Amino acid sequence: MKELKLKFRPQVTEVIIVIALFLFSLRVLTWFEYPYVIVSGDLRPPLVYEAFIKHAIYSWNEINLGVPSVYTPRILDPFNFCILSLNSFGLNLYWSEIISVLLLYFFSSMVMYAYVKELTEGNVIVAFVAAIYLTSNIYLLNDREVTAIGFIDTALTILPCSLIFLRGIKRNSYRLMVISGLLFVLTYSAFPNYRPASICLIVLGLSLLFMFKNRGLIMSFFKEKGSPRFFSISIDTSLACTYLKLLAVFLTSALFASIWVIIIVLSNFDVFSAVFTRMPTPPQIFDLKPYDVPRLIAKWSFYYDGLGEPYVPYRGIYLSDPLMIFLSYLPPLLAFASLFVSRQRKITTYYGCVAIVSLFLTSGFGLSKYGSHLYLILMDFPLLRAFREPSSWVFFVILSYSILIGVIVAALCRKLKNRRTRVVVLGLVVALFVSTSFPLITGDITRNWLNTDVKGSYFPNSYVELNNILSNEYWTILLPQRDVYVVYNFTGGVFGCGNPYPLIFSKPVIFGVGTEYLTPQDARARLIDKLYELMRMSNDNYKNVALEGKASASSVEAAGLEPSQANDGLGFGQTRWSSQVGIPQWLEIEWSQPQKLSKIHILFEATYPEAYQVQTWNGYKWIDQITVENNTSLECEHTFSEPINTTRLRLYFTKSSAFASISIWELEAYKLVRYALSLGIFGVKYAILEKNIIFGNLYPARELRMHEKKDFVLVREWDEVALFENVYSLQKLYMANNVFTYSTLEDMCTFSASSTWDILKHSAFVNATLSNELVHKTLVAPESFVWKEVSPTQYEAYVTSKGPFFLAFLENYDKHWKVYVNGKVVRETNHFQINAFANGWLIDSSGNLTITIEYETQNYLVLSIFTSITLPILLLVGKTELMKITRFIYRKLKYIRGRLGKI
Ligand SMILES: [Ca+2]
Repeated sequence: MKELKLKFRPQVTEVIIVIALFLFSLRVLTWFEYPYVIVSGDLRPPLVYEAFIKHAIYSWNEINLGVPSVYTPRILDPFNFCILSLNSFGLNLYWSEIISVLLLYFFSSMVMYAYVKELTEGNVIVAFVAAIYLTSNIYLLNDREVTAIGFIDTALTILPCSLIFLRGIKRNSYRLMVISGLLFVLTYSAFPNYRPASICLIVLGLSLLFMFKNRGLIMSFFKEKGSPRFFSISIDTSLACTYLKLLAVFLTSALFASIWVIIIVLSNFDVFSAVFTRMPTPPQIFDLKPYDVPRLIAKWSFYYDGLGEPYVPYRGIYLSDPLMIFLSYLPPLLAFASLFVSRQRKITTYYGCVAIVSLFLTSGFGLSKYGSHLYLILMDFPLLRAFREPSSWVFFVILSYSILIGVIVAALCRKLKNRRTRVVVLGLVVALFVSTSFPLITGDITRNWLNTDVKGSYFPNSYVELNNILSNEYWTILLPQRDVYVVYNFTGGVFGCGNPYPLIFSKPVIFGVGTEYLTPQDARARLIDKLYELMRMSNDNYKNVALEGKASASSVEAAGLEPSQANDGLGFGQTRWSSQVGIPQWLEIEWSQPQKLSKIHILFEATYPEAYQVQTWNGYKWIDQITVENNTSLECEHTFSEPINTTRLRLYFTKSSAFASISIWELEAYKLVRYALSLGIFGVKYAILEKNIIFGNLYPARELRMHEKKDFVLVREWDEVALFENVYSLQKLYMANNVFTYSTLEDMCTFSASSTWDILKHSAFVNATLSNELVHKTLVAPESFVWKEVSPTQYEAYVTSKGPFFLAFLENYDKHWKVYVNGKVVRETNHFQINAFANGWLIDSSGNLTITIEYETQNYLVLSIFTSITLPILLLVGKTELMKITRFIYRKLKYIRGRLGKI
């Protein structure tokens, strides 16, 4: 472990540099204003501790009915991890965030310092300038503070691995390579986004090539008198072998440490590949302006298409102020000047080439007329597809600029004998970096979009309180429905925040079509849309189904008085049906589907009937339901004692009041519908109404008229939100002894809305195409049933039953959910998709049963995390043992090859 021990020689320069880097990092304090936090775009601090833990530890993500979020909370992300740790020490969100951002900037500059120092054989000035440049470059001004923190955060997941890798290569250290492989795991912080991992691999490749070019590659020109020019290259093959061995050690260690990621990917492969193919590539990426690329603001032009202007509030200064334009071109000029000025040719030519190639890539090939073709080719390589925005290549531009600017400043300092002058030069360079990215110093980048007097946004406590009130046993629906990117309203003003809910609610919450990779054709997207539609409808308890039927009559008096005029929704004084002279007469309404009629309502014209019968069709004949005599009223309502299921309704008139004819303005036939019941079978118990959403929602909050809904009871109201509770809702786990089939989602909702809760609460809905035998099976209601959630991936239930029954589990259907009855697994043929999204199992056992539901992937995950930790540790301690095993395998392979050769 000698290599790891830092030789602590308190050199004055080093101490001064650490202090200087810390002081320089302090500028992030200007970004904050108490008690506002920075929550914007893709950048989301973990807001509720338990929500973060839950979604970081368990592979099952129930957010949005089980659609794996592309923004899974990231335990390996330094920003999230730091905030979470500080939170658990009792610090509030504001202080946790401010300290995290400060540490992020300080540590990243320290690691960058160490990395460049290693690369330049200990050149302190190059390393210092590079570190300062990394954390204060103009690119950090893109896309508000999202880029500033996000970029540094990403750098901090890449640089530690790269530093140890470089050190390992230089010292020929097996152990350092193993540690570097372990640190590579940090790059999974943005999982399933694999951009940081790809960047890291490229950085490692660049470091390795650079070392080999310096030590193992000798290129020379000969020019002797009278002979032609010679160009010779000699390669140190033994060094190449050593490097390859070290690389193999790194890859083995990284692979071992990545086993858990591989397991997650394999077990969710279908989901990830679907997400991958749907990953949109915005067309604006081709419009990057080549002259903005070298000064690192190319991404600003990215937003021209969407908003008509760049997406940054201080853009005018950088685009029109000549001084700022000049200043922002100075760092790239300095970087390329080092190619001509510095004597350190090896490093300047190498990183000069890196800079040029990465500038070309960052421009999205905007310089070339074949740009779009080239770009499309790159997009087809899975590894390169990670860089779906060309500006993601900017990491390498910044890395090479950092080193090149460092080299030229160091060269300048070497020429200056006077130490004070050197300090002045360094000061000027820092001042240049600061002035080219001044909004980072003033904190302007964190201004709230609507209320620009404020930096950041206030996170209301009501969300934390809500999270505490909600139960794990039900689903909650968040209203109103959002557009793709939710615009979240923490303060009086809005600001963009892609799906922060996984970090707010530790409970099952449905929050709209927020997952950007869920297409409208997706069954789950349709289901989510349907849930919102039901929320909008649940005002009416009675629905006039006469409007959906076809009217016919015994006779028609004249044109314009047809039977269809009596069920067109237009009442008194508007449109009517009228018969010819003669009694009896009748008016009938027929439906294609049976209707469960609760009451009818009739508006007669002046020629009303004195006697009539209300009849319904039973499939064979008309049944008199109500008989009316001596009627004198123009408006009649008849309620049936029990709802009547029928396809035809008829009014049969036996006596007229005048002219021996009958006329009706409107006939209304009502069925009782409770859309809350339909929501209930999806397990939706709560609705959170966010009152101040201004932008990004699909319909206004007031359209929902939540306060008027009888089946939703107001639980509590805050300034920002109100919590309503559905009177009817199924728990996440329940028993069913009725199985209904349905053919469309619409059918299921209509059926359940006009059913009774006593039946529904013991029912499961199965798609008609899936199983008919299930419907005919006799099921019994269990005598007792209790259940508990052990973890989000494990549930337990205790049941006493005299026969087979149906176990319903309202979590998104997934074949990885497994059920064990008294320890014995239930066959997959008994596992059904129920209620259009959830899991259901036919339990063919009786007696006292202990039932366990498990998400089996979680078990693999726990095992694979254990393996991912132990294997690299074994690598670390048992080099000789490993060599023995490798030699043994090699010998065996050789032997097998020999045998095969003989055959
Ligand atoms: Ca009418």
